[in-house]
Parts: sequence; structure tokens; C-alpha cells
Amino acid sequence: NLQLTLALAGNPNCGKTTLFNNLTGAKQHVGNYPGVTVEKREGFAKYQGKEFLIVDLPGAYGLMAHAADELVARQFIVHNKPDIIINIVDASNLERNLYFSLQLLELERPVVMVLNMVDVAENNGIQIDDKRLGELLRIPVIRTIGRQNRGTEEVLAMAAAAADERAAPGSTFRYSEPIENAINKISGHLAGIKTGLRFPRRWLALKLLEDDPEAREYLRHIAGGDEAILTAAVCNRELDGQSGDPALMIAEQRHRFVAGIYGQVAAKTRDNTLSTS
Ligand code: GDP
Ligand code: K
Ligand code: MG
Repeated sequence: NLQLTLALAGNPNCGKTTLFNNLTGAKQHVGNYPGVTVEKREGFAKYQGKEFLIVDLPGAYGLMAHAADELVARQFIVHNKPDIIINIVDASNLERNLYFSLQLLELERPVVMVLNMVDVAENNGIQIDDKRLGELLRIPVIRTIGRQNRGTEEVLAMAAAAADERAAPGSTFRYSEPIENAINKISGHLAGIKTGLRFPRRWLALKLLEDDPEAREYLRHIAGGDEAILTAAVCNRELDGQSGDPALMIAEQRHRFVAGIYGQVAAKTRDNTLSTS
């Protein structure tokens, strides 16, 4: 099939639906996918002879299993394997949006980033270096102003190019040594599992450390999965005794990493305390 599936993912209010409408025009309907109750909108777009199926995923702040909208978004990505994930971020609220991006990249699927609301950021006196951002995350980044329908064709061109090149997933973030050691231990057990795993090994290991119910449930039904769960429980106890709650450490380290990236790509063009908007 020559049709490419693009999934739109991002925080609530980052402009996902606006981009979806810009991309699809009137060619859309509500799709219902087996296994989930939340409906996702889908539509079609064409660009230079290529056809795209575009899916608007629920807006989410993370990809944890305990939140229904987050679980729907991540299950679609894992089970339906869209050709390209379009991660829309709000340039005027980039640091918080990147926290989601980081979790998206950990799913090890091809991602391109749409830096939307650059007009709002500029009005707030913030300039984002999109080139540097792309270099740091190792994914293509494109600037858009959704409300003005600017950058829409470039998004399709970039997605088509990424699919053509079979773009590798972007960079995944390295955690502190104790966490990485635990990931490696758990991954070691996962590497021994003969059946093809639906999720990336590193991601499963991380999710076990975060005490993710879906990851645990998935592994429980796979031959050899119990050993990984057991190892994760041991690692969790050890980490908890040495350095604190692993899930909390992981979240803190993600926040620190995102703050570091934000510091490298964002510049103040003026003092926005003088702004009245
Ligand atoms: P969603 O929650 O991610 O689907 O976000 P929406 O597409 O509903 O957009 C939220 C609001 O931001 C709407 O009022 C849009 O018109 C507005 N919006 C979207 N993109 C832009 C943009 O690039 N610049 C500005 N100024 N507003 C935008
Ligand atoms: K808004
Ligand atoms: Mg929306």
C-alpha cells in the first residue's frame, strides 16, 4: 500500500486539530479502532502524488498507562505502527511539551516534530532555534503557524521524506547510572525471549521500573516474561533502598533533561515583562 499513515501526537492545546484540519480539509471522518473505546479522528491528504491517512490522537501530557487518553495514544503508536508520528509542540510552551516528546521518542518509532505557535512564542519574546532542537533530538523539525495555515505543505513534504528515507527513530535519553544498570539487567532477560516483542526492550524495561501495569500485564502472558518482571522487582527494591523511588527518579531526570534542551534552544528576544499581551 502506497498510503502513508501519519499520527498526530502532542499535548492538549498545541494545535493538533488545527493542523489536522489544515492537512485534511473536509476529507475526514471519525475512526473507530478495535480494542479502544476512545474515538480518534482520521482524514486524508494528498501531496505530490502521495496519499496520507492522518490520525488525530488524543492530546496527552505523557504516555503513562494510568491515564486513559495517554494509553490510547501510546497503544495506537505501538499496535498500529503509523509510518510517521508527527509530534506537534507549542513553541510558546516548549519545555512542558518536550516532556511528552521525550516519552514519544522512547517508543523508538520515526518522529518528526512540528514547532507550532511560533507567532505566539515570538509575541512573548521567545525565539526557538529549530535547527538546534532537531540536532539535539535527531529528528526533523519544521516551524508552523497553524492558525494561519502556514507550513502545512512542508509538514507533508517532511513526513513523506522521512518515510522515504525510512528515518531512524530519534535519540533516546540516557538516565543516571543506577537506572541504566537496572534497564540493562531487565533488558538482558527480555533479550532471551524468543517470541517477537511488541514493544522495544529498553522501553519495556523502563516501564517495569516505572511500575507500568500494561507493560507488566503484557510480559506476564509471554514465555520468559516473568523473569523480567521478577528482575525488575529486585531492581526496584534495590534502587528504592539506595537512591529513592525509581519512578520518581525517572520523572525527575526527564524533567532535568528537557530543561537542559530548552535552555539550549530558547532565547529571549526581549524582556517580556514589558509585554502587555
Ligand atoms: P489541540 O487541542 O491540540 O487540538 O489544539 P487546537 O488545534 O484546538 O488549537 C488550540 C487553539 O490554538 C485554537 O484556538 C487554535 O486556533 C489556536 N492555534 C493553533 N495553532 C496556532 C498558531 O500557530 N498560532 C496561534 N496564534 N494560534 C494557534
Ligand atoms: K491555546
Ligand atoms: Mg484537538
